[in-house]
Amino acid sequence: MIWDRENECRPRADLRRLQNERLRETLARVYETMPFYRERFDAAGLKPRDVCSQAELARLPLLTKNDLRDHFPYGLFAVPLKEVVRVHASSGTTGKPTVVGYTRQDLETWAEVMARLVTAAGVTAEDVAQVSFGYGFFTGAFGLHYALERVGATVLPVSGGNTERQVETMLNFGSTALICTPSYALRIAEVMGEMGIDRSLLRLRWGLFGAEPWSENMRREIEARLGIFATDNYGMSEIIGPGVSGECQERSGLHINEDHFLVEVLDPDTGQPVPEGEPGELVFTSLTKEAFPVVRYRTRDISKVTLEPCPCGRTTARMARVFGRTDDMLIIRGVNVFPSQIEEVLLAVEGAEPHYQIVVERSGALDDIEVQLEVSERTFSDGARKMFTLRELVEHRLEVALGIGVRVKLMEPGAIERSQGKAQRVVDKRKL
Ligand code: DLL
Repeated sequence: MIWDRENECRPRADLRRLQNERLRETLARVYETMPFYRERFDAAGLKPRDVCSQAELARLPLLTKNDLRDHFPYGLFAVPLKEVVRVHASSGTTGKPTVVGYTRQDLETWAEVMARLVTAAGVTAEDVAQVSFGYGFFTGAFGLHYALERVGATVLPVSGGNTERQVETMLNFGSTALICTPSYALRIAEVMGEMGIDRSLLRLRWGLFGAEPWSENMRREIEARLGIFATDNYGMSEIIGPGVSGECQERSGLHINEDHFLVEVLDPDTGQPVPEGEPGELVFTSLTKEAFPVVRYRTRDISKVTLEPCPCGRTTARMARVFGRTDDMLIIRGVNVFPSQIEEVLLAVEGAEPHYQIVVERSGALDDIEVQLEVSERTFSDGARKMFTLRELVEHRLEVALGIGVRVKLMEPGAIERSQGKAQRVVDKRKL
């Protein structure tokens, strides 16, 4: 099913024209109303009318999270606060959170773009959708909530946490779609096991997961444990929240809502565009947002984008699942490693559990990592010899996949902390 055929299946030449038109409008508006952007245009010797397409857009500087923090809380709102009907904020593990606002029209846009993705993932008015993201400043729950209502699904606003209650709700209310982070889905499956509830008792069919990086092997694991069809969806508070892109049933990339968000893929070091299909950092410009427009926002997320047509019929560009964030990238003896690459290896190992953490330390001038991986009850009780063989195997596979030797520590079942939202995969002891 396609929610909005006109906008999701538009011929690419028409889409380009629409994007350029909206880009011009956005730039003219930020120039007129926001001193921050006007200064940037002036410094680049540009007027909004000089920017007629993406090529000229590249002459404007990139917008960073620090720029947003410097204007905390409302400094980059483009409309008076009385026109803002909702505020969200991203947690901001370091320093101030970033604050974003929505006009009534922005909320309308958000529900609409997210409704496309919810539909692409398989959810319809027949479904009972359990939203297990935390309701609050985080955009995940509200973003999915209004879109699910819009497609007519029956929404259960359970919010995050209290995992036993999540399982009871699935059981008692007949949830057919689960909405949360992939790591929390796994935790829910685990607690279901502890409660002695078999998945055949559930009506669950769909899993709509996002908000953190995950691997294809993680998808298989969750699908097997919960008996569902799982899709990935992506977004971030600064751009709108969830709703930027999501997978269709083909699951070969996440369709970007390009009529609202213009994407560039840049080399994170040089800021230059990479060729189509090559990995780079995603940079977005909002094309329709009123309260919080962003021009060339650096996401720090690494992915690649293809314009190849998708068999589903949508013509929008597709991005590969996000490999990770540039700030999560580990440089181990000169080799770039993303936690998701490590995850891909760990989750393919028999006898290991899908719970792990990567501890980064500094030994001398070099960074050193230790991968801590939980083993199954069975492996654990099989004794030292079995554990030794398993450790050797995991170390070997990691070396083959990453091209560097990595120390592995096997942990007893339950030793790694579980997440109810975004999992913390990397423990960086260098900063402690
Ligand atoms: O996580 C928005 C969201 C909520 C997306 C629910 C999908 C579902 P923030 O809290 O601002 O917003 O965090 C944004 O999370 O820059 C990525 O690094 C990461 N992220 C989000 N979705 C994915 C995904 C929400 N599907 C940051 N895969 C982004 C990988 C993701 N990383």
